[in-house]
Amino acid sequence: MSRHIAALAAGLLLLTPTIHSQPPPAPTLDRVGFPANYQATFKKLLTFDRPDNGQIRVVWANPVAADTPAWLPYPYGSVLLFESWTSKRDAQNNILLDENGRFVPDTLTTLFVKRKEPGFGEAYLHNRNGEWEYTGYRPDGTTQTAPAASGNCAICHLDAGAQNDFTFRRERFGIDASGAVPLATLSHYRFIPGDLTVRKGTVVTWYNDDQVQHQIFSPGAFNSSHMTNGASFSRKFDTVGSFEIRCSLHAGMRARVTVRE
Ligand code: HEC
Ligand SMILES: [Cu+2]
Repeated sequence: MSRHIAALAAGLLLLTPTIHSQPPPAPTLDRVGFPANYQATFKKLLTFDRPDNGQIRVVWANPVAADTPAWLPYPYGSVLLFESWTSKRDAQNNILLDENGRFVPDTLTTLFVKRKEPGFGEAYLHNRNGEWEYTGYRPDGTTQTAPAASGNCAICHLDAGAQNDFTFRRERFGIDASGAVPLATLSHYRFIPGDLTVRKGTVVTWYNDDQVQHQIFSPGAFNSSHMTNGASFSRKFDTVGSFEIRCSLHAGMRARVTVRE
């Protein structure tokens, strides 16, 4: 028996891979370019709050990319830019929220940029993302993640899938969506959770995770617009009480928000 274990251990040792410190394949030249004027010339597509690390991610696109619907590949000349912000905290180090339930921006730290042009991306080899190339910049335009180190950008963005042209959360671009952190979701024709209890003054955000549209309302109180997949609706609850929540498209969808002091 112990001989078996010894043999097993030896086998495991042999199997232990050598650690390579070489970066994944990547281009060496910056063909992306820092879009210095993006705040004036690009369109803001989505502001996404990340509760795990308190960061705010703002996605911008140049006009040709901004006009591309989510089901089509991006045309050549497309540039997508992603601002990463830290957000403000309260004295207890909890993430601060504004009146709309959104994170409050503090410092702009990084601009992640990608550009699509004919023949781009070949240098990423097996990690190639179609014809995109990636570079990270600081707000002053200096390089933070050089092309030679951008192989990791490409590896991660493979997860977004070729069908999305290697771009995350496209279903939320250009629709009535927000990147507010939801307190509840609409899924499978249900409100999940069905009953919520919140403090007076809380902004509740519902996120439609369903493939079908929903339209939230509370009788006599409020109405959302039609929410497609990926859309959110936020509502501040300022009065103590119990609010019935329903969907105007599916009579069987019911939920309740209880507001306490
Ligand atoms: C750990 C995985 C990961 C790495 C590494 C990464 N990204 Fe991303 N990137 C994401 C995710 C996920 C999103 C969508 C926002 C979210 O869900 O937080 C995103 C969004 C973006 C966007 C906006 C929309 C999109 O999906 O294209 C750009 C532009 C971008 N990243 C560029 C870069 C660049 C440039 C680098 C390298 C310097 C990089 N990324 C490295 C995961 C990654
Ligand atoms: Cu519904």
